[in-house]
Amino acid sequence: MTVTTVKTAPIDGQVPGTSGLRKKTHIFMQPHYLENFIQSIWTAIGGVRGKTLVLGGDGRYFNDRAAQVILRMAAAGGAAKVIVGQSALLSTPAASHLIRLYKTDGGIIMSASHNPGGPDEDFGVKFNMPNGGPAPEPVTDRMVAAAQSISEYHIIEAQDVDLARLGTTTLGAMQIEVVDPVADYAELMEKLFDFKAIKALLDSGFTLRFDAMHAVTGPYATAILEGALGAAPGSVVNAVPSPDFGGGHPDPNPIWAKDLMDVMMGPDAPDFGAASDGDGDRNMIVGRGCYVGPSDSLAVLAANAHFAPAYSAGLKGVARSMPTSRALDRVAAKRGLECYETPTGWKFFGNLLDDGRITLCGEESAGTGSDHVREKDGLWAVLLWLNILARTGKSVAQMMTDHWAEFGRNFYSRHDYEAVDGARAKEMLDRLRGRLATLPGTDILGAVVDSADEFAYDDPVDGSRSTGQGLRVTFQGGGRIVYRLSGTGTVGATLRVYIEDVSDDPATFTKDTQLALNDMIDRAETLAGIAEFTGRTAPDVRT
Ligand code: G16
Repeated sequence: MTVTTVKTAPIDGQVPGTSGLRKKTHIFMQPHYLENFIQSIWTAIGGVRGKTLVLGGDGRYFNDRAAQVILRMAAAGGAAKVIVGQSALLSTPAASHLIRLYKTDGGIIMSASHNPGGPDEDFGVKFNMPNGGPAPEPVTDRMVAAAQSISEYHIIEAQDVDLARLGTTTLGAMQIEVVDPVADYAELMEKLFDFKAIKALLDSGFTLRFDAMHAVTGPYATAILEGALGAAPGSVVNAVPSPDFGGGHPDPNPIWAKDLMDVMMGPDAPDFGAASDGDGDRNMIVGRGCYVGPSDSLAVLAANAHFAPAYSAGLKGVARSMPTSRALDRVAAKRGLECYETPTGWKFFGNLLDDGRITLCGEESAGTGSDHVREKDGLWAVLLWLNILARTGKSVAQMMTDHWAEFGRNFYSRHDYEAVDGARAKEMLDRLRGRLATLPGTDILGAVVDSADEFAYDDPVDGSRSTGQGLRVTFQGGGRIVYRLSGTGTVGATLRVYIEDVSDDPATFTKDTQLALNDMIDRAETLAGIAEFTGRTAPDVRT
Protein backbone atom coordinates (compact mmCIF):
# COMPACT_ATOMS: atom_id res chain seq x y z
CA MET A 1 0.00 0.00 0.00
CA THR A 2 1.47 3.33 -1.02
CA VAL A 3 0.49 6.41 0.87
CA THR A 4 0.38 9.45 -1.37
CA THR A 5 1.02 12.83 0.19
CA VAL A 6 -0.86 15.52 -1.67
CA LYS A 7 0.17 19.17 -1.40
CA THR A 8 -2.79 21.42 -0.66
CA ALA A 9 -3.65 24.82 0.80
CA PRO A 10 -6.36 26.07 3.18
CA ILE A 11 -9.78 26.59 1.61
CA ASP A 12 -12.02 29.40 2.78
CA GLY A 13 -15.13 28.61 4.78
CA GLN A 14 -14.20 25.24 6.27
CA VAL A 15 -15.90 26.08 9.55
CA PRO A 16 -18.38 23.61 11.07
CA GLY A 17 -21.72 25.18 12.07
CA THR A 18 -24.42 23.97 14.47
CA SER A 19 -23.90 20.42 13.25
CA GLY A 20 -20.79 19.69 11.19
CA LEU A 21 -19.60 21.25 7.95
CA ARG A 22 -22.46 21.80 5.49
CA LYS A 23 -21.92 23.22 2.02
CA LYS A 24 -23.30 22.99 -1.49
CA THR A 25 -22.42 19.56 -2.89
CA HIS A 26 -20.45 21.05 -5.78
CA ILE A 27 -18.26 22.84 -3.24
CA PHE A 28 -17.58 19.57 -1.44
CA MET A 29 -16.76 18.02 -4.83
CA GLN A 30 -14.11 20.63 -5.66
CA PRO A 31 -10.54 19.32 -5.76
CA HIS A 32 -9.10 18.82 -2.25
CA TYR A 33 -12.22 20.16 -0.49
CA LEU A 34 -13.39 16.95 1.19
CA GLU A 35 -9.81 15.72 1.64
CA ASN A 36 -8.71 18.94 3.38
CA PHE A 37 -11.57 18.71 5.84
CA ILE A 38 -11.11 15.01 6.58
CA GLN A 39 -7.38 15.52 7.18
CA SER A 40 -8.31 18.40 9.51
CA ILE A 41 -10.62 16.07 11.43
CA TRP A 42 -7.79 13.57 11.81
CA THR A 43 -5.56 16.38 13.10
CA ALA A 44 -8.24 17.61 15.51
CA ILE A 45 -8.63 14.17 17.10
CA GLY A 46 -4.91 13.51 17.37
CA GLY A 47 -4.70 11.32 14.26
CA VAL A 48 -6.40 8.01 13.46
CA ARG A 49 -3.44 5.64 13.85
CA GLY A 50 -4.61 2.41 15.45
CA LYS A 51 -8.15 3.73 15.88
CA THR A 52 -11.51 2.19 15.00
CA LEU A 53 -14.13 4.43 13.43
CA VAL A 54 -17.72 4.16 12.24
CA LEU A 55 -18.67 5.53 8.82
CA GLY A 56 -22.04 6.06 7.21
CA GLY A 57 -24.37 8.65 5.83
CA ASP A 58 -27.88 9.43 4.73
CA GLY A 59 -27.41 8.25 1.15
CA ARG A 60 -27.50 11.68 -0.43
CA TYR A 61 -25.72 12.48 -3.70
CA PHE A 62 -21.90 12.14 -3.35
CA ASN A 63 -22.28 9.93 -0.23
CA ASP A 64 -20.86 6.89 -2.08
CA ARG A 65 -17.87 8.76 -3.53
CA ALA A 66 -17.10 10.56 -0.28
CA ALA A 67 -17.17 7.25 1.62
CA GLN A 68 -14.44 5.84 -0.63
CA VAL A 69 -12.25 8.92 -0.14
CA ILE A 70 -12.71 8.82 3.65
CA LEU A 71 -11.83 5.13 3.75
CA ARG A 72 -8.65 5.69 1.71
CA MET A 73 -7.68 8.58 3.99
CA ALA A 74 -8.39 6.52 7.12
CA ALA A 75 -6.16 3.76 5.72
CA ALA A 76 -3.45 6.30 4.91
CA GLY A 77 -3.65 7.63 8.47
CA GLY A 78 -3.11 4.14 9.87
CA ALA A 79 -6.61 3.47 11.21
CA ALA A 80 -7.04 -0.10 12.46
CA LYS A 81 -10.63 -0.58 11.38
CA VAL A 82 -13.69 1.17 9.98
CA ILE A 83 -17.19 -0.16 10.54
CA VAL A 84 -19.30 0.97 7.58
CA GLY A 85 -23.05 0.74 7.08
CA GLN A 86 -23.93 -1.28 3.97
CA SER A 87 -23.85 0.94 0.88
CA ALA A 88 -22.41 3.62 3.18
CA LEU A 89 -25.85 4.11 4.75
CA LEU A 90 -26.36 4.82 8.43
CA SER A 91 -28.90 7.03 10.06
CA THR A 92 -27.35 9.54 12.46
CA PRO A 93 -28.80 7.84 15.57
CA ALA A 94 -27.77 4.40 14.28
CA ALA A 95 -24.22 5.68 13.74
CA SER A 96 -24.21 7.07 17.28
CA HIS A 97 -25.38 3.68 18.55
CA LEU A 98 -22.69 1.75 16.64
CA ILE A 99 -19.97 4.05 17.98
CA ARG A 100 -21.14 3.30 21.52
CA LEU A 101 -21.95 -0.38 21.04
CA TYR A 102 -18.57 -1.27 19.55
CA LYS A 103 -16.72 1.22 21.77
CA THR A 104 -15.04 2.81 18.79
CA ASP A 105 -12.97 5.97 18.74
CA GLY A 106 -15.73 7.91 17.04
CA GLY A 107 -17.24 8.10 13.60
CA ILE A 108 -17.91 10.17 10.54
CA ILE A 109 -21.45 10.88 9.42
CA MET A 110 -21.96 12.14 5.88
CA SER A 111 -25.13 14.19 5.91
CA ALA A 112 -26.56 17.65 5.60
CA SER A 113 -29.51 16.42 7.64
CA HIS A 114 -32.83 17.91 6.55
CA ASN A 115 -31.28 20.02 3.77
CA PRO A 116 -32.12 18.83 0.24
CA GLY A 117 -29.59 16.64 -1.58
CA GLY A 118 -28.28 16.47 -5.15
CA PRO A 119 -25.51 18.02 -7.23
CA ASP A 120 -26.96 21.51 -6.75
CA GLU A 121 -28.08 20.99 -3.17
CA ASP A 122 -26.27 20.26 0.07
CA PHE A 123 -23.71 17.84 1.46
CA GLY A 124 -22.16 17.64 4.88
CA VAL A 125 -19.66 15.89 7.11
CA LYS A 126 -19.53 15.69 10.85
CA PHE A 127 -17.40 13.87 13.37
CA ASN A 128 -18.90 12.14 16.39
CA MET A 129 -16.89 11.42 19.49
CA PRO A 130 -16.32 8.07 21.27
CA ASN A 131 -19.44 8.80 23.37
CA GLY A 132 -21.45 8.77 20.12
CA GLY A 133 -22.21 12.49 20.24
CA PRO A 134 -21.30 15.36 17.90
CA ALA A 135 -17.85 16.86 18.42
CA PRO A 136 -18.03 19.64 21.01
CA GLU A 137 -16.77 23.15 20.33
CA PRO A 138 -13.14 22.68 21.48
CA VAL A 139 -12.81 19.84 18.95
CA THR A 140 -14.52 21.70 16.10
CA ASP A 141 -12.29 24.69 16.93
CA ARG A 142 -9.27 22.41 16.41
CA MET A 143 -10.75 21.30 13.06
CA VAL A 144 -11.01 24.93 12.00
CA ALA A 145 -7.44 25.66 13.08
CA ALA A 146 -6.17 22.59 11.21
CA ALA A 147 -8.15 23.46 8.07
CA GLN A 148 -6.76 26.98 8.12
CA SER A 149 -3.15 25.84 8.24
CA ILE A 150 -3.25 22.64 6.19
CA SER A 151 -0.49 22.11 3.66
CA GLU A 152 -0.87 18.41 2.74
CA TYR A 153 -3.11 15.41 3.17
CA HIS A 154 -2.50 11.68 2.96
CA ILE A 155 -4.43 9.14 0.94
CA ILE A 156 -3.78 5.71 -0.46
CA GLU A 157 -4.38 4.69 -4.04
CA ALA A 158 -6.72 1.74 -4.25
CA GLN A 159 -9.75 0.33 -6.02
CA ASP A 160 -13.15 1.19 -4.58
CA VAL A 161 -14.20 -1.04 -1.70
CA ASP A 162 -17.40 -2.97 -2.40
CA LEU A 163 -19.63 -1.47 0.26
CA ALA A 164 -22.74 -3.25 -0.98
CA ARG A 165 -21.46 -6.59 0.33
CA LEU A 166 -21.79 -7.38 4.04
CA GLY A 167 -18.71 -8.77 5.72
CA THR A 168 -15.08 -8.03 6.40
CA THR A 169 -12.46 -6.90 3.93
CA THR A 170 -9.22 -4.92 4.03
CA LEU A 171 -7.89 -1.75 2.52
CA GLY A 172 -4.14 -1.82 2.87
CA ALA A 173 -3.57 -2.80 6.48
CA MET A 174 -6.93 -1.43 7.60
CA GLN A 175 -9.87 -3.70 8.28
CA ILE A 176 -13.29 -2.74 6.95
CA GLU A 177 -16.44 -4.32 8.29
CA VAL A 178 -19.56 -3.69 6.25
CA VAL A 179 -22.57 -4.08 8.55
CA ASP A 180 -26.33 -4.17 8.19
CA PRO A 181 -27.22 -0.54 9.03
CA VAL A 182 -30.51 -1.52 10.68
CA ALA A 183 -29.91 -4.68 12.76
CA ASP A 184 -28.14 -3.33 15.87
CA TYR A 185 -30.36 -0.26 16.00
CA ALA A 186 -33.54 -2.34 15.72
CA GLU A 187 -32.31 -4.56 18.56
CA LEU A 188 -31.74 -1.48 20.73
CA MET A 189 -35.27 -0.20 20.07
CA GLU A 190 -36.71 -3.55 21.08
CA LYS A 191 -34.87 -3.31 24.40
CA LEU A 192 -36.19 0.20 25.13
CA PHE A 193 -39.86 -0.16 24.29
CA ASP A 194 -42.83 -2.38 25.02
CA PHE A 195 -43.02 -3.98 21.58
CA LYS A 196 -45.71 -6.39 22.83
CA ALA A 197 -48.04 -3.53 23.72
CA ILE A 198 -47.37 -1.69 20.44
CA LYS A 199 -47.94 -4.89 18.49
CA ALA A 200 -51.22 -5.47 20.29
CA LEU A 201 -52.28 -1.90 19.50
CA LEU A 202 -51.51 -2.40 15.82
CA ASP A 203 -53.24 -5.80 15.81
CA SER A 204 -56.35 -4.14 17.23
CA GLY A 205 -56.75 -2.07 14.06
CA PHE A 206 -54.79 1.05 15.01
CA THR A 207 -53.41 2.46 11.77
CA LEU A 208 -50.29 4.49 11.09
CA ARG A 209 -48.45 6.20 8.29
CA PHE A 210 -44.72 6.89 8.51
CA ASP A 211 -43.27 9.12 5.79
CA ALA A 212 -39.55 8.42 5.35
CA MET A 213 -39.35 11.29 2.84
CA HIS A 214 -37.15 9.19 0.46
CA ALA A 215 -34.44 9.38 3.10
CA VAL A 216 -32.47 7.09 5.35
CA THR A 217 -35.18 6.03 7.83
CA GLY A 218 -37.01 4.06 5.13
CA PRO A 219 -35.19 0.77 5.78
CA TYR A 220 -35.26 1.29 9.55
CA ALA A 221 -38.97 2.12 9.72
CA THR A 222 -39.90 -0.71 7.36
CA ALA A 223 -37.95 -3.27 9.40
CA ILE A 224 -39.23 -2.07 12.76
CA LEU A 225 -42.77 -0.77 12.17
CA GLU A 226 -43.88 -3.19 9.47
CA GLY A 227 -41.46 -6.06 10.17
CA ALA A 228 -41.12 -6.34 13.94
CA LEU A 229 -44.33 -4.62 15.02
CA GLY A 230 -46.70 -5.76 12.31
CA ALA A 231 -47.97 -2.45 10.92
CA ALA A 232 -49.81 -3.07 7.65
CA PRO A 233 -47.55 -3.31 4.59
CA GLY A 234 -47.41 0.13 2.98
CA SER A 235 -47.67 1.94 6.32
CA VAL A 236 -44.15 3.24 5.66
CA VAL A 237 -44.21 5.46 2.58
CA ASN A 238 -41.38 6.97 0.51
CA ALA A 239 -39.28 4.25 2.07
CA VAL A 240 -36.42 3.90 -0.42
CA PRO A 241 -33.53 6.31 0.22
CA SER A 242 -32.71 8.26 -2.92
CA PRO A 243 -29.68 10.51 -3.58
CA ASP A 244 -31.90 13.57 -4.06
CA PHE A 245 -34.65 12.51 -1.65
CA GLY A 246 -37.05 12.17 -4.56
CA GLY A 247 -36.45 15.81 -5.41
CA GLY A 248 -37.96 16.78 -2.07
CA HIS A 249 -36.88 18.61 1.04
CA PRO A 250 -36.48 15.94 3.73
CA ASP A 251 -37.47 18.13 6.65
CA PRO A 252 -40.34 16.77 8.71
CA ASN A 253 -42.51 19.81 9.27
CA PRO A 254 -46.00 20.71 8.07
CA ILE A 255 -44.59 22.56 5.04
CA TRP A 256 -42.21 19.94 3.68
CA ALA A 257 -44.20 16.91 4.82
CA LYS A 258 -47.37 18.38 3.34
CA ASP A 259 -48.48 15.07 1.79
CA LEU A 260 -48.54 13.49 5.20
CA MET A 261 -50.32 16.49 6.71
CA ASP A 262 -52.97 16.33 3.99
CA VAL A 263 -53.60 12.65 4.68
CA MET A 264 -53.70 13.19 8.44
CA MET A 265 -56.13 16.10 8.17
CA GLY A 266 -58.28 14.25 5.61
CA PRO A 267 -61.39 12.14 6.09
CA ASP A 268 -59.65 8.74 6.05
CA ALA A 269 -56.70 9.67 8.20
CA PRO A 270 -54.88 6.89 10.01
CA ASP A 271 -54.68 7.07 13.80
CA PHE A 272 -51.05 8.14 13.84
CA GLY A 273 -48.70 9.84 11.41
CA ALA A 274 -45.00 10.57 11.60
CA ALA A 275 -42.09 11.61 9.43
CA SER A 276 -38.35 11.77 9.76
CA ASP A 277 -35.64 13.74 8.02
CA GLY A 278 -32.67 13.10 5.70
CA ASP A 279 -30.48 11.43 8.31
CA GLY A 280 -33.19 10.13 10.62
CA ASP A 281 -32.62 12.24 13.69
CA ARG A 282 -35.63 14.57 13.41
CA ASN A 283 -39.27 13.65 13.80
CA MET A 284 -42.72 15.05 13.24
CA ILE A 285 -45.71 13.63 15.10
CA VAL A 286 -49.26 14.10 13.91
CA GLY A 287 -52.48 12.48 15.06
CA ARG A 288 -55.73 12.22 13.15
CA GLY A 289 -56.59 15.89 12.62
CA CYS A 290 -54.03 16.95 15.20
CA TYR A 291 -50.50 18.24 14.55
CA VAL A 292 -48.16 18.07 17.54
CA GLY A 293 -45.47 20.76 17.61
CA PRO A 294 -41.95 19.57 18.49
CA SER A 295 -41.84 21.44 21.80
CA ASP A 296 -45.21 19.99 22.84
CA SER A 297 -44.10 16.55 21.74
CA LEU A 298 -41.02 16.84 23.95
CA ALA A 299 -43.17 17.84 26.92
CA VAL A 300 -45.63 14.98 26.35
CA LEU A 301 -42.80 12.46 26.06
CA ALA A 302 -41.20 13.74 29.26
CA ALA A 303 -44.51 13.51 31.12
CA ASN A 304 -45.25 9.98 29.91
CA ALA A 305 -41.90 8.29 29.26
CA HIS A 306 -42.42 6.01 32.26
CA PHE A 307 -44.84 3.96 30.14
CA ALA A 308 -41.81 2.62 28.25
CA PRO A 309 -39.75 -0.08 29.98
CA ALA A 310 -36.47 1.84 29.52
CA TYR A 311 -37.82 4.82 31.47
CA SER A 312 -40.15 3.08 33.93
CA ALA A 313 -37.98 4.06 36.89
CA GLY A 314 -38.48 7.74 36.00
CA LEU A 315 -36.23 10.35 34.45
CA LYS A 316 -33.03 11.66 36.01
CA GLY A 317 -33.66 15.10 34.58
CA VAL A 318 -34.53 16.76 31.29
CA ALA A 319 -33.07 19.43 29.02
CA ARG A 320 -34.10 21.61 26.12
CA SER A 321 -32.32 24.08 23.90
CA MET A 322 -32.93 27.68 24.92
CA PRO A 323 -35.25 28.61 22.00
CA THR A 324 -37.41 25.51 22.60
CA SER A 325 -40.72 26.34 24.28
CA ARG A 326 -40.89 26.07 28.02
CA ALA A 327 -43.68 23.49 27.95
CA LEU A 328 -41.00 21.05 29.13
CA ASP A 329 -40.20 23.25 32.14
CA ARG A 330 -43.80 22.97 33.30
CA VAL A 331 -43.59 19.18 33.24
CA ALA A 332 -40.24 19.25 35.04
CA ALA A 333 -41.57 21.60 37.73
CA LYS A 334 -44.63 19.43 38.41
CA ARG A 335 -42.65 16.20 38.45
CA GLY A 336 -39.78 17.57 40.51
CA LEU A 337 -37.21 17.11 37.73
CA GLU A 338 -34.14 19.21 37.06
CA CYS A 339 -34.57 21.03 33.71
CA TYR A 340 -31.47 22.32 31.91
CA GLU A 341 -31.44 25.01 29.24
CA THR A 342 -28.66 24.64 26.63
CA PRO A 343 -27.70 26.47 23.44
CA THR A 344 -29.03 25.22 20.10
CA GLY A 345 -27.14 22.14 18.95
CA TRP A 346 -27.35 18.55 20.11
CA LYS A 347 -23.68 18.61 21.09
CA PHE A 348 -24.59 20.64 24.19
CA PHE A 349 -26.65 17.77 25.63
CA GLY A 350 -23.69 15.37 25.53
CA ASN A 351 -22.11 16.26 28.86
CA LEU A 352 -25.46 16.28 30.67
CA LEU A 353 -26.26 12.82 29.31
CA ASP A 354 -22.78 11.43 29.98
CA ASP A 355 -22.83 12.82 33.52
CA GLY A 356 -26.17 11.15 34.26
CA ARG A 357 -27.91 14.47 34.90
CA ILE A 358 -30.61 13.98 32.29
CA THR A 359 -32.38 11.09 30.61
CA LEU A 360 -34.42 12.92 28.00
CA CYS A 361 -33.88 16.07 25.96
CA GLY A 362 -35.08 17.85 22.88
CA GLU A 363 -35.28 20.87 20.68
CA GLU A 364 -37.85 22.93 18.85
CA SER A 365 -36.16 21.91 15.60
CA ALA A 366 -37.96 18.54 15.68
CA GLY A 367 -35.33 16.67 17.62
CA THR A 368 -35.98 14.51 20.67
CA GLY A 369 -33.81 11.86 22.21
CA SER A 370 -32.59 10.18 25.35
CA ASP A 371 -29.52 8.65 26.91
CA HIS A 372 -29.84 5.56 24.66
CA VAL A 373 -27.57 7.29 22.08
CA ARG A 374 -25.92 10.72 21.89
CA GLU A 375 -27.94 12.09 18.97
CA LYS A 376 -31.55 12.99 18.55
CA ASP A 377 -33.48 10.08 17.20
CA GLY A 378 -36.52 10.32 14.93
CA LEU A 379 -37.71 6.73 15.01
CA TRP A 380 -37.09 6.49 18.75
CA ALA A 381 -39.53 9.39 19.26
CA VAL A 382 -42.11 7.66 17.05
CA LEU A 383 -41.76 4.42 19.02
CA LEU A 384 -41.99 6.20 22.36
CA TRP A 385 -45.19 7.89 21.20
CA LEU A 386 -46.61 4.55 20.03
CA ASN A 387 -45.59 2.93 23.32
CA ILE A 388 -47.36 5.67 25.28
CA LEU A 389 -50.50 5.48 23.11
CA ALA A 390 -50.52 1.69 23.43
CA ARG A 391 -50.24 1.79 27.20
CA THR A 392 -52.70 4.66 27.79
CA GLY A 393 -55.21 3.72 25.12
CA LYS A 394 -55.51 7.40 24.19
CA SER A 395 -55.56 9.02 20.75
CA VAL A 396 -52.96 11.67 19.93
CA ALA A 397 -55.62 14.40 20.21
CA GLN A 398 -56.69 13.11 23.62
CA MET A 399 -53.08 13.04 24.78
CA MET A 400 -52.73 16.71 23.87
CA THR A 401 -56.01 17.76 25.47
CA ASP A 402 -55.13 15.95 28.68
CA HIS A 403 -51.59 17.32 28.67
CA TRP A 404 -52.73 20.92 28.33
CA ALA A 405 -55.41 20.40 30.98
CA GLU A 406 -52.74 19.23 33.41
CA PHE A 407 -49.87 21.57 32.53
CA GLY A 408 -51.36 24.53 30.65
CA ARG A 409 -50.46 25.39 27.08
CA ASN A 410 -47.38 27.05 25.66
CA PHE A 411 -48.33 28.35 22.22
CA TYR A 412 -45.20 28.28 20.15
CA SER A 413 -44.01 28.92 16.62
CA ARG A 414 -40.69 29.50 14.86
CA HIS A 415 -40.64 31.96 12.00
CA ASP A 416 -37.78 31.51 9.53
CA TYR A 417 -36.60 34.18 7.10
CA GLU A 418 -34.39 32.22 4.72
CA ALA A 419 -31.50 33.34 2.53
CA VAL A 420 -31.60 36.92 3.79
CA ASP A 421 -28.64 39.29 3.53
CA GLY A 422 -26.29 38.15 6.30
CA ALA A 423 -24.81 41.60 6.95
CA ARG A 424 -28.24 43.21 7.34
CA ALA A 425 -29.48 40.43 9.59
CA LYS A 426 -26.40 40.90 11.77
CA GLU A 427 -27.02 44.66 11.86
CA MET A 428 -30.55 44.00 13.02
CA LEU A 429 -29.34 41.77 15.84
CA ASP A 430 -26.57 44.25 16.74
CA ARG A 431 -29.11 47.05 17.07
CA LEU A 432 -31.41 44.95 19.23
CA ARG A 433 -28.46 43.74 21.32
CA GLY A 434 -27.57 47.37 21.99
CA ARG A 435 -31.08 48.04 23.32
CA LEU A 436 -31.49 44.95 25.51
CA ALA A 437 -30.37 46.59 28.74
CA THR A 438 -32.98 49.33 28.39
CA LEU A 439 -35.92 47.05 27.59
CA PRO A 440 -37.00 45.65 31.00
CA GLY A 441 -40.00 47.58 32.26
CA THR A 442 -40.94 49.02 28.88
CA ASP A 443 -44.30 48.38 27.29
CA ILE A 444 -44.26 46.78 23.84
CA LEU A 445 -47.73 46.82 22.27
CA GLY A 446 -49.46 46.25 25.61
CA ALA A 447 -47.03 43.82 27.24
CA VAL A 448 -44.30 44.77 29.68
CA VAL A 449 -40.80 43.40 29.14
CA ASP A 450 -39.69 41.35 32.09
CA SER A 451 -36.11 40.57 31.07
CA ALA A 452 -33.91 40.89 28.00
CA ASP A 453 -30.47 39.38 27.45
CA GLU A 454 -28.15 37.49 25.15
CA PHE A 455 -28.04 33.84 26.11
CA ALA A 456 -24.73 32.39 27.28
CA TYR A 457 -24.32 28.87 28.59
CA ASP A 458 -22.08 27.66 31.36
CA ASP A 459 -21.75 23.92 31.03
CA PRO A 460 -22.27 22.56 34.56
CA VAL A 461 -20.16 19.49 33.80
CA ASP A 462 -16.97 20.82 32.25
CA GLY A 463 -17.33 24.51 33.15
CA SER A 464 -16.98 25.70 29.54
CA ARG A 465 -18.80 28.86 28.53
CA SER A 466 -20.59 29.38 25.18
CA THR A 467 -21.56 32.97 24.46
CA GLY A 468 -23.63 34.68 21.78
CA GLN A 469 -26.36 32.02 21.72
CA GLY A 470 -29.40 34.13 20.89
CA LEU A 471 -31.19 37.30 21.99
CA ARG A 472 -34.18 36.71 24.22
CA VAL A 473 -36.87 38.99 25.50
CA THR A 474 -39.40 37.75 28.03
CA PHE A 475 -42.63 39.47 28.99
CA GLN A 476 -44.61 39.67 32.19
CA GLY A 477 -47.29 37.01 31.91
CA GLY A 478 -44.95 34.44 30.36
CA GLY A 479 -44.51 35.42 26.71
CA ARG A 480 -41.09 35.23 25.10
CA ILE A 481 -39.39 36.13 21.83
CA VAL A 482 -35.97 34.79 20.82
CA TYR A 483 -33.87 35.86 17.83
CA ARG A 484 -30.85 34.06 16.41
CA LEU A 485 -29.19 33.21 13.13
CA SER A 486 -29.24 29.59 12.01
CA GLY A 487 -25.95 27.71 12.00
CA THR A 488 -27.03 25.10 9.47
CA GLY A 489 -27.94 27.04 6.32
CA THR A 490 -25.75 27.08 3.23
CA VAL A 491 -27.09 30.15 1.40
CA GLY A 492 -27.00 33.67 2.89
CA ALA A 493 -28.34 33.84 6.42
CA THR A 494 -31.47 32.34 7.95
CA LEU A 495 -33.02 34.48 10.65
CA ARG A 496 -34.97 32.45 13.17
CA VAL A 497 -37.54 34.17 15.38
CA TYR A 498 -38.99 31.95 18.11
CA ILE A 499 -42.31 33.15 19.50
CA GLU A 500 -44.02 31.83 22.59
CA ASP A 501 -46.96 32.72 24.78
CA VAL A 502 -48.55 30.84 27.61
CA SER A 503 -52.12 30.19 28.64
CA ASP A 504 -53.72 28.41 31.57
CA ASP A 505 -57.24 29.05 30.32
CA PRO A 506 -58.73 25.82 28.94
CA ALA A 507 -61.05 27.86 26.69
CA THR A 508 -58.02 28.89 24.64
CA PHE A 509 -56.26 25.53 24.36
CA THR A 510 -57.62 24.58 20.95
CA LYS A 511 -56.96 27.99 19.44
CA ASP A 512 -54.93 28.12 16.21
CA THR A 513 -51.29 28.68 17.17
CA GLN A 514 -50.57 31.58 14.80
CA LEU A 515 -53.77 33.34 15.91
CA ALA A 516 -52.95 32.80 19.56
CA LEU A 517 -49.51 34.29 18.94
CA ASN A 518 -50.71 37.26 16.89
CA ASP A 519 -49.79 39.91 19.44
CA MET A 520 -46.40 38.34 20.16
CA ILE A 521 -45.68 38.19 16.42
CA ASP A 522 -46.40 41.92 16.17
CA ARG A 523 -44.10 42.53 19.14
CA ALA A 524 -41.33 40.53 17.46
CA GLU A 525 -41.53 42.87 14.46
CA THR A 526 -41.77 46.02 16.60
CA LEU A 527 -38.77 45.07 18.72
CA ALA A 528 -36.39 44.11 15.93
CA GLY A 529 -37.58 45.77 12.71
CA ILE A 530 -37.49 42.51 10.77
CA ALA A 531 -39.11 43.98 7.65
CA GLU A 532 -36.79 46.98 7.65
CA PHE A 533 -33.63 44.90 7.85
CA THR A 534 -34.57 41.85 5.80
CA GLY A 535 -36.96 43.39 3.31
CA ARG A 536 -39.40 40.58 4.13
CA THR A 537 -42.91 41.12 5.41
CA ALA A 538 -43.59 37.46 6.12
CA PRO A 539 -41.48 34.45 7.07
CA ASP A 540 -40.70 31.69 4.56
CA VAL A 541 -41.47 28.94 7.04
CA ARG A 542 -43.61 28.86 10.16
CA THR A 543 -43.20 25.71 12.19
C1 G16 B 1 -29.06 20.62 13.77
C2 G16 B 1 -28.62 20.46 15.19
C3 G16 B 1 -29.74 20.82 16.13
C4 G16 B 1 -30.27 22.22 15.83
C5 G16 B 1 -30.67 22.30 14.37
C6 G16 B 1 -31.04 23.71 13.96
O1 G16 B 1 -30.05 19.69 13.48
O2 G16 B 1 -28.20 19.14 15.44
O3 G16 B 1 -29.27 20.73 17.42
O4 G16 B 1 -31.36 22.51 16.63
O5 G16 B 1 -29.58 21.92 13.56
O6 G16 B 1 -29.94 24.53 14.10
P1 G16 B 1 -29.94 26.00 13.52
O7 G16 B 1 -31.09 26.68 14.18
O8 G16 B 1 -28.60 26.55 13.90
O9 G16 B 1 -30.15 25.90 12.04
P2 G16 B 1 -29.93 18.77 12.18
O10 G16 B 1 -31.14 17.93 12.20
O11 G16 B 1 -29.87 19.75 11.05
O12 G16 B 1 -28.65 18.03 12.37
